[in-house]
Amino acid sequence: MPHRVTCPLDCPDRCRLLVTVEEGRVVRVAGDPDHPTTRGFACVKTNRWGERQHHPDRPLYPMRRAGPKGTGRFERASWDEALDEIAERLKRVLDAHGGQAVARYHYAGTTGLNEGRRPVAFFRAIGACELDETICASAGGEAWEMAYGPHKTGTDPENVGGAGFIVLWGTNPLSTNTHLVPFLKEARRNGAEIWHVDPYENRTARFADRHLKIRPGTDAALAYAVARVLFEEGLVDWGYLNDHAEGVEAFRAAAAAWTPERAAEVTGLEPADVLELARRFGRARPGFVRVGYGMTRQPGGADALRAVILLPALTGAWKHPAGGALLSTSGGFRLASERLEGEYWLRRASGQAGYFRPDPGVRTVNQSEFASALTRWDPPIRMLFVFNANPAVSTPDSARVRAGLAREDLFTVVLENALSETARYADWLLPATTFLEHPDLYTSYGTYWLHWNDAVMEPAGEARPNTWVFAELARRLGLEAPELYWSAEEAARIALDGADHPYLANVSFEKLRAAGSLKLNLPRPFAPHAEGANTPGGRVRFGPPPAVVVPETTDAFPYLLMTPPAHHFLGTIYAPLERLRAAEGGEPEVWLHPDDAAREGLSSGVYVWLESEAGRVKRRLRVTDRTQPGVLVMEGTWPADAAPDGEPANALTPERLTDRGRQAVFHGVQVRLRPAG
Ligand SMILES: Nc1nc2c(c(=O)[nH]1)N[C@H]1C(S)=C(S)[C@@H](COP(=O)(O)OP(=O)(O)OC[C@H]3O[C@@H](n4cnc5c(=O)[nH]c(N)nc54)[C@H](O)[C@@H]3O)O[C@H]1N2
Ligand SMILES: Nc1nc2c(c(=O)[nH]1)N[C@H]1C(S)=C(S)[C@@H](COP(=O)(O)OP(=O)(O)OC[C@H]3O[C@@H](n4cnc5c(=O)[nH]c(N)nc54)[C@H](O)[C@@H]3O)O[C@H]1N2
Ligand SMILES: [Mo]
Repeated sequence: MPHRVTCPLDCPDRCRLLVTVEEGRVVRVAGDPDHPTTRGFACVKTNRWGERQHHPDRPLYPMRRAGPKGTGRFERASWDEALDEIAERLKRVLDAHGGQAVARYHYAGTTGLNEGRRPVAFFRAIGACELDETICASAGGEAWEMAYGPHKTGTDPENVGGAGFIVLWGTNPLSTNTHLVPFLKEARRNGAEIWHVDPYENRTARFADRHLKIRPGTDAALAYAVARVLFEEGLVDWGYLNDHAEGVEAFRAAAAAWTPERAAEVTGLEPADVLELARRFGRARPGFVRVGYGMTRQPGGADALRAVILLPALTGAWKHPAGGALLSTSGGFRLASERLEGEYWLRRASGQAGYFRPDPGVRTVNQSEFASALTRWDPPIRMLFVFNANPAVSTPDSARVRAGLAREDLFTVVLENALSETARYADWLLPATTFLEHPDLYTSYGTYWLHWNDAVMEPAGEARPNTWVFAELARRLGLEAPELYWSAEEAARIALDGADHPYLANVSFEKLRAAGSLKLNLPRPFAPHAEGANTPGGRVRFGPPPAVVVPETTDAFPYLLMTPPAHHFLGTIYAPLERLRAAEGGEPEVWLHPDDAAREGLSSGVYVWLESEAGRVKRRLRVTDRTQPGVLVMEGTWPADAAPDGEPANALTPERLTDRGRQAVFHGVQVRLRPAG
């Protein structure tokens, strides 16, 4: 009998899987045919989870560094040795330098409440640096909040089959959100056209009825031109705006400057396409926009996204359950998790016995400026814990990140279930369980389903959950706060049974455990912004009018580089699997448009150096009109060892931040190109 479990990886789909285990090995992974959003298929990546689970490089025992940092040479130790030594070191650092010398870096390697979020409480209890989680969704989050208030809730993807016209804007769901596709196809069967707005031709562009190959970072100009047409042609729902919006007049005035012709010049599109997009969206009953975080990874990305997500408010599309916009469903999950993440430690005036040192000037590490936190902070970070993340590859200015991780005066502890690049820099590498080996509670950012997994396998080797490690350290430090020691089940009970939001009414822990997966108790029909927003005044905010900030190139750096996700990878989680690397072409490539290739005298297959203000990488070139003139594309955050020069793509990404949200600008990097002999 296969086990029914939920995939907790960093993806909007949050699939329900059927996992067959025989003699301690995963022999088959499939999508649950009975789950309404998984619909019987798992993605090309997680189908291969068995290979990832049993990968020969997976760390199975606590390991102490036994070679220079970065080389990945370790010697096996016992858990007691590891925990005693780490706790001793931590005490010494806290005594000598205080909590502000200790930092955490973690993200969504697993999205569980226990393994993902609860370790934060430990760090707050010792007064460590805070972490500004900006690596992915903070620009989009701030944009959404400005327009619609806190607690992001968009259109339920399960309703999208009823949309009359769909725009997939700055997102590539055929690779990054594949379980949306059945609903898109349903809408298409019902007569909806699907358009895609994206700077390059990816799988979604081929799936769409029309691909608008927009210049990177120019979406606000397109959105304003669409808005102008909507106003001019009477396609605006004034009833909705009068009752449920504010700031519309200033937005209208800003939009008036954007004729389709002017927008076409900036975006590189045809004026007729701009006009047709506006008319189709304005006349659709209803229009729906799936927006992705992709377009926010630009210098003006937050305001670009904000301009786009205001369009369904202009047309009143929100009044229909199939209309509106979807960035994330995460705000629907109103768990009682403050205590679990130790938020109160930040507000406490005095510490408890143990190592809590309240510090009014708590320093915050911005994930997107991790390189500087490691190499420029004074006083420096002396002790670092990394879990659920691989920042040596995935954060900007990765060469500098690696230089920071190589510092002899930095003591690094990494909790991992793979031998990641970051793990290779650890002073202590602690073997972590996988989602099949630990229980956890999962929310989602692309569906309204809530999940519980029991562990279905014994941990491999001596692997342990993150929460176990931090509880053991807390014990050794003499910390007393009970939440540091709660079991996964106790924590889930508090998060669910202590919540009082109507979406969680009737969702008890017992019920969730029995069902495995439960849909939130959403109002029916669910049209989250049919009557305004979660803003203080209850109105959708059009102001201040979004700014149009277009990424620029210079004579020194004449190209814009984008590095969007690869179809067969998920961040760096699947990078260890040769088969998936092979499916991506075996090594990372850079794509160049034929017009540029002719001018540069370059052809497919040659190697080139790409250089930015941050660094340089060597890549194999492919000439293809899937990109556009002036724009280079490298798909996937490949592991460094797959590249001819051993440098990850983020060696090129500078520590530039977005207009709002302090987020990295991954898809708007200025670069130049030269042949590599
Ligand atoms: N297969 C696979 N799936 C994944 C991931 C993965 O690595 N691989 N990663 C997961 C994670 S962590 C996340 S956050 C999501 C991300 O998924 P998305 O929200 O879809 O965001 P991105 O993939 O960053 O970018 C999506 C698209 O935005 C386009 N884009 C870039 N700049 C612009 C612009 O200025 N304007 C417009 N209109 N488009 C632009 C890119 O070309 C890309 O095709 O996917 C998740 N799913
Ligand atoms: N150039 C460029 N860079 C990017 C992006 C881009 O589009 N372009 N995308 C950005 C985005 S959207 C994101 S979200 C980040 C993702 O970047 P990171 O947050 O660094 O995530 P991953 O690289 O996927 O690494 C997750 C790690 O968690 C580990 N892990 C998984 N499950 C568990 C567990 O249960 N316990 C423990 N201890 N570890 C576990 C995995 O083995 C893996 O090494 O990358 C960002 N970087
Ligand atoms: Mo992400």
